[in-house]
Amino acid sequence: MDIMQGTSVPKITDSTDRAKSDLAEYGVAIMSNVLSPEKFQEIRDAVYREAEGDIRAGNASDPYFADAMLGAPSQRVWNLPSRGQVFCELVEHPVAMDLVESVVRGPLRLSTFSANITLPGSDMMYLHADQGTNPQPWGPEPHGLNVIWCIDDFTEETGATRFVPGSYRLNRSATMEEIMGPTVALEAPAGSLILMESRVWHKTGANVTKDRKRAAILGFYCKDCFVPNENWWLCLSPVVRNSGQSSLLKLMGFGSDSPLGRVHGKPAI
Ligand SMILES: O=C(O)CCC(=O)C(=O)O
Repeated sequence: MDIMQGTSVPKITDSTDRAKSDLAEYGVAIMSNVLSPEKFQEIRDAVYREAEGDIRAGNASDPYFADAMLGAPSQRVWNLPSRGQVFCELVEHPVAMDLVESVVRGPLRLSTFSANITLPGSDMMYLHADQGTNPQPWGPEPHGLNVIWCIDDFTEETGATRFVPGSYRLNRSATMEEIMGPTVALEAPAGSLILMESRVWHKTGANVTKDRKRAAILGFYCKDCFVPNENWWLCLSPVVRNSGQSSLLKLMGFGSDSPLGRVHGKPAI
């Protein structure tokens, strides 16, 4: 089966309705004009402030295993909600939540809210689907939605996220042979929002520039029955744990509308 045949990349849109129909048709959507220029700049400054802080503190030298599999890794900046109110607010951005709720049915869990910064010379990631750790067969609906805030221009050269068009329709992980197959770059200007449902096969691209970084904030939201990528119970800062929005804490598993994740049978915020 030629997965790529007859499929392509959706056009950038500023309509959430259009983004929802693109998600249904392509498994991905790209949006513009979601953030004001001022808010975008505030978020970008915060991402690079934290990335540089991690380098200074020596916390950036131990790469994420999934980035180091094929060569030089990108830099991850984990646990963004613990690093500033601007990130807590971004987790629950109304456009993001509307799109997440349109794709993922039932109670939600925030799996990660972290940055991935490709560096000049960093290599690509391995091809995967974000629900690839969940047992197969997967069932008829996606388990999650990845909300990717483009902090810098996403281009072929800077290591834009790459995907396999049509792969979400196969509703399974890629085989070892398919992992080496062709992919398409999701190019988008800084400030755009890329939405990708969790069955789409994708990877970080290689950054072949000499001097340009490509930062993205990756917010992955999934059904609450799956273990999140980031262990919020252990890593969330006490400040956010004690005074964060209850809706945010609930997304991180500190409260529950379902029978799961309770304390003495009660939701535990
Ligand atoms: O940063 C990217 O382009 C994609 C990263 C990714 O696929 C992941 O973290 O699972």
